[in-house]
Amino acid sequence: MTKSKKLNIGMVCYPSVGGSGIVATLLGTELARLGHKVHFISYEEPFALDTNNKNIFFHQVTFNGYELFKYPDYTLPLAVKMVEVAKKYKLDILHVHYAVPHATAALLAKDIAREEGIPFPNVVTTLHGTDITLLARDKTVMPVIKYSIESSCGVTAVSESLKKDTVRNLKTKKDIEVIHNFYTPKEISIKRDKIRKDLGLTDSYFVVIHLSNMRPVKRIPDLLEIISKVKSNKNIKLLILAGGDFDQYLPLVKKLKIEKNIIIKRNVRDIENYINAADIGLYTSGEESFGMGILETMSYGKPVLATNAGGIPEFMQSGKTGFLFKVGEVDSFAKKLLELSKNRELVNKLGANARERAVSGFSAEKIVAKYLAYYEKIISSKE
Ligand code: GMT
Repeated sequence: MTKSKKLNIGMVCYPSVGGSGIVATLLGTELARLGHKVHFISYEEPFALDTNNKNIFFHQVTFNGYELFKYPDYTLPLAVKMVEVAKKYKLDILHVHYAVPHATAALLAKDIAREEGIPFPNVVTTLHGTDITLLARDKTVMPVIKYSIESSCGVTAVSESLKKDTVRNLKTKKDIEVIHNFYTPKEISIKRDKIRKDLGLTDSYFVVIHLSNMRPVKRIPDLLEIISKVKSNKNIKLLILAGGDFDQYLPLVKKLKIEKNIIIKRNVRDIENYINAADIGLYTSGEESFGMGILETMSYGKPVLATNAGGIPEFMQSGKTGFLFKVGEVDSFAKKLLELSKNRELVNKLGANARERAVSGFSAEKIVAKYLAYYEKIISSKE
């Protein structure tokens, strides 16, 4: 493959506001910008996908929902759609994000294509985290995950930590290439002052931001406890951009008496405007293969207080771009938060370092080039 050859790439992901879907959408968008044709395959159009882009295509997987079946199956129609798209658009590579059922469906698709004499591309599977740290502990699916990884032509993981977890949890023998996630900051379209005004906050507030899908792994109770420990400082506000159900935590908010210390915004799309209006990020995850929310926060020049879980220390430098703590160390988090709320100069310095780290190490330019080099290797490898 020559450097200038433009590829036809199949991109399979979950469409919802989840880390893996966001990464697949970002990657596809950057590849399209470089002139490659990117064919997204999913049950819904991925959130934030720009289908007006002439190089981006969306192919929807449809279900028939026969009453005969108690549990609707996605793997089968997904495999059929993969064959259809591979045949019609002559895909050079099929990149699936998340092992199950995407990598599994790709194996089935490959077999069907072979039977039918249809050329089928080599498959790259990207592991994102919960497919390994959560699902691979479940004996009812673990053998399928392991088989799908071993049988993919290429496998990537979004951090060294996830690669280690995969080998440890599944005893896989497959070579795994680590390609970290990346983020492309967006233009700020609403000024900091305006966002703050709309939130009822003046410039004197020290705004702590958290964005996530609110799943148990994010340890939202720790986040709330930290805020309850610093509530004596009435200027500290926690702004939560909830991409999932926050209501489950309302009884705890009430119990901790922090109703006035937090602001909840649900399903925000223009996260850049809110991060820009904040002062610091706060992330308390128990496990995190990477932590896209943290990288997003850093990209807009905000330092972060986070746990040292999983892949986070691979891009967050404690003492330089913010501070890292052990999972559950809420007292240390609270102490540092109070300290930083009184030291804007240090916050600005850490924020500048955070932006620099995100831009220099985790930009689209750097990471997309790694994916393209990996595609090249996988396309030319014999299956
Ligand atoms: O937990 C999430 O945020 C969703 C999950 C997913 O699979 O969509 O995210 C995983 O993949 C992201 C993108 O690679 C990573 O940034 C997250 O760290 C990872 N989540 C976990 O490992 C818990």
